[in-house]
Order: sequence, then C-alpha cells, then structure tokens
Amino acid sequence: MKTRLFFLLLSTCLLTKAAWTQNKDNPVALAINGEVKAPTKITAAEILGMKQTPAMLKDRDGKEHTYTGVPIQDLLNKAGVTTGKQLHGENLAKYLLVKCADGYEVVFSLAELDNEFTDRQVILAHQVDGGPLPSGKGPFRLVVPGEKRPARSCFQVVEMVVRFAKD
Ligand SMILES: Nc1nc2c(c(=O)[nH]1)N[C@H]1C(S)=C(S)[C@@H](COP(=O)(O)O)O[C@H]1N2
Ligand SMILES: [Mo]
Repeated sequence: MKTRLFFLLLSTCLLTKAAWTQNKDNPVALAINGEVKAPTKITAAEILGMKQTPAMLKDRDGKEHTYTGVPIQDLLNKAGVTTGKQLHGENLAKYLLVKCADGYEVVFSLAELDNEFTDRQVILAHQVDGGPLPSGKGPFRLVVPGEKRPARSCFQVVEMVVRFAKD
C-alpha cells in the first residue's frame, strides 16, 4: 500500500514537473483572436526576437518614461489582421479589444493603430527606462503615446481580440 502511494506521488511530481518545464520554456505571452486570418499564440521569446522600437509615455504623475517593445501593427500582421491597404470598406468598422490579466480592457479602432492612418506608433513594451517592467505591470504593457492620460496604456496584456462593431 505504502509503495503504491509512493509511486503515485512520484508520478504526480514528475508529470507536474514536465508540464511546468514545457510551460517555462515556451510560455504563451499573447493570444490574438477573433476576426483574424490565423488566430495566433505568441511566446515571449518570439516577441523579444522581433524588431524593437522605443515609445515615450508619461505616467499618471506626469513623469516621462522611455519604453521599448514591438510595434503593435507587427503583432497584428502575424495573425493576418487587416492592416495597411486592406483597411478600407467594412474593415474600418473593426476594433481591437485588448485584455489584461487583471480583467482591465481597452478598445481601439484598427484605423487608429495603423501606420497608413497615423504616425503615432503604439507598442507592446517589455522594458521601461532600460530595465524590465516593474512587478504587476509586466511582462507586457501597451504603450499609447500622444494621449492626455495613460489609461489606455494597459499593463499585463494577455490577449487581443479583433471584432466588427455592430449596432
Ligand atoms: N491592466 C491594467 N492596466 C492599466 C490600468 C489597470 O487598472 N489595469 N490602469 C490604467 C490607468 S487608469 C492609468 S492612469 C495607468 C497608470 O499607469 P502608470 O502606473 O504608468 O502611471 O495605467 C493604466 N493601465
Ligand atoms: Mo488612470
């Protein structure tokens, strides 16, 4: 009886460790779903391997910080979201819902994130002022420059969903 219990515990430990190792080596950082060509899961390693861009953002106390990360349009292109030249007609009624680990959510129209419409570059940041994001604000934060409040610069981003606005 004792031996059986021992092996049961041992296999539970090994299975848990296997699942944890897999997760640790290849964690999904961000999912892009909804009205996209290919629903996509992106790992932190993939995000760090993409072209990095800086963006400035004032915190809620008015102090300016330099964030570094990946242009959101590059992430949307990975999932086949309609961007650039494809952003016309009914696609102009599409919006992006950004979901965070704490339940906070913000929306953008696709056009306001697109470099055919605006020079402002929204990034998904993983660094601030040359260091990692503080705990509770990472691992990824949207940085939306050029707004009077940083309220749409949501932290702990986990998912982006594209939808059609309907009445
Ligand atoms: N996930 C998440 N992101 C969030 C919030 C939040 O509650 N949850 N608050 C927003 C608001 S209202 C503000 S003012 C800014 C504050 O950012 P700061 O800490 O850099 O000043 O974060 C924004 N991002
Ligand atoms: Mo805020």
